[in-house]
Amino acid sequence: MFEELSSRFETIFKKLRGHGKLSEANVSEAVRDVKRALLEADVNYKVVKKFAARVQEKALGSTVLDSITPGQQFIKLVHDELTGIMGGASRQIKFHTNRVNVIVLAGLQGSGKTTACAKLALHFRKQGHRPIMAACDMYRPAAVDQLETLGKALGVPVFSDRSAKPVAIAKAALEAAKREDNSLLIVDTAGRLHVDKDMMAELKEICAAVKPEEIFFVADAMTGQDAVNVAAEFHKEVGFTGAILSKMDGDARGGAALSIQDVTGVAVQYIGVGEKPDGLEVFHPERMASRILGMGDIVTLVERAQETADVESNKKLEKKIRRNQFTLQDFLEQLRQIKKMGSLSELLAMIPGLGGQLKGADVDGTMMVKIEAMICSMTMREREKPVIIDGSRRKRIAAGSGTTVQDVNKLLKQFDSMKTMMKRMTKMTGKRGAGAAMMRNMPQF
Ligand SMILES: Nc1nc2c(ncn2[C@@H]2O[C@H](COP(=O)(O)OP(=O)(O)OP(=O)(O)O)[C@@H](O)[C@H]2O)c(=O)[nH]1
Ligand SMILES: [Mg+2]
Repeated sequence: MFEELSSRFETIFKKLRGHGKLSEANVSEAVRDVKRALLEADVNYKVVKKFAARVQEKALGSTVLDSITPGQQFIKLVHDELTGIMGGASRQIKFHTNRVNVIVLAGLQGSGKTTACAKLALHFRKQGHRPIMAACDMYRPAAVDQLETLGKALGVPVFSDRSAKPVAIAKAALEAAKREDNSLLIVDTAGRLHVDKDMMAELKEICAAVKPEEIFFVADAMTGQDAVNVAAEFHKEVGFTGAILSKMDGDARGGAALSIQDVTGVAVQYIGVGEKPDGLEVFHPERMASRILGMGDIVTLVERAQETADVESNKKLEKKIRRNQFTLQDFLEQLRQIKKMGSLSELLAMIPGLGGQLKGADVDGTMMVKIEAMICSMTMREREKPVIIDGSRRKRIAAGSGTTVQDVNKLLKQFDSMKTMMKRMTKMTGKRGAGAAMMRNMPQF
């Protein structure tokens, strides 16, 4: 996400840092470059124009030009303005505790509504809600099945009635939610090819019937400015409270994410970053600006680690590390835990300073896959006691994992030095958790 834009910014900033002191001409040139980069990322031209004018005006003020680090000040300025056009601070959704809260999802065909239903159900369940989903898309025959399948996989109830009309289903679903003591009803609606009158009328009726706390407009980020135009049209008619931008994991240039708030006045609330129900992120304008500008996003990284961490197995692991019993099998399990957090290249990009450097490096494709394949080609005994892996075993492991004996040697050697380092760390600090903390900081393997 935003790779292209990020690398453009990197070039612009590098050029700026090259000047010891900034002149007005340097600033104007940088602003022009920023403008071009944003337009190429498919950001709405009116938004770009306003953005550039603001940056230019502020950059020519004394805080940037007279500062000892004008380059840094300029970056900070761009960061703040980027955060601003994406909506500033992120909004916490406030739900009522004494009644069923309702979210209605709407958007064009194929934008990702049904998937977003499941994603939100999972997201809010993690926060202690008891969600139920309502299948109100009666236009596509398989739509109800799709939602039911998703619900079954997640263990989230789905209310459906194949013989009723959407408005009646939404009403009945709300009654069912009250009866079953659900705290949150998420309503999936039908998509249309265009924003048409029928769609609007039906949506308005559904909203009138269930009085939602939130109406989210789901837009496909890949469609760029089209998504923004549809959002604006939709907002005029029905009024939404937030947008969900799906498919941000694809090669969307980011224009939609950077324009929706400014064009419609309503902020992006969530982004879809994968097809699966766990592919949802809360949209934080400030963190996103940091990511775009290559400053990393440690906060999101830590949150993801906490979400996926398995406390019990971490405790066990710490004990093993302290006793110097850490095996290749443990290592494999750790790798898999990291993988659960997302793709490695995406995770590394969130580490400040690393994003740009690793661009183009195929960390997921080669390193992770190779290591996993090698360990999987070992017997359990070999994983527990790597010292027994002699020459002929190494050959067998290499052949079994499609790697070379050199790769196996490298893995074993690095594992060995990692163990030594862990031992030293635990001795040094004597504290619980030192080893596990190290494990979490170890993507350089
Ligand atoms: N990569 C990726 N794919 C997504 C994301 N969200 C949805 N999809 C995919 O996009 C396609 C359409 O998603 P749906 O959730 O069925 O879209 P919809 O808006 O309900 O579609 P209709 O009901 O036909 O209007 C599916 O193949 C999803 O797997 C996302 O965030 N990332
Ligand atoms: Mg659907």
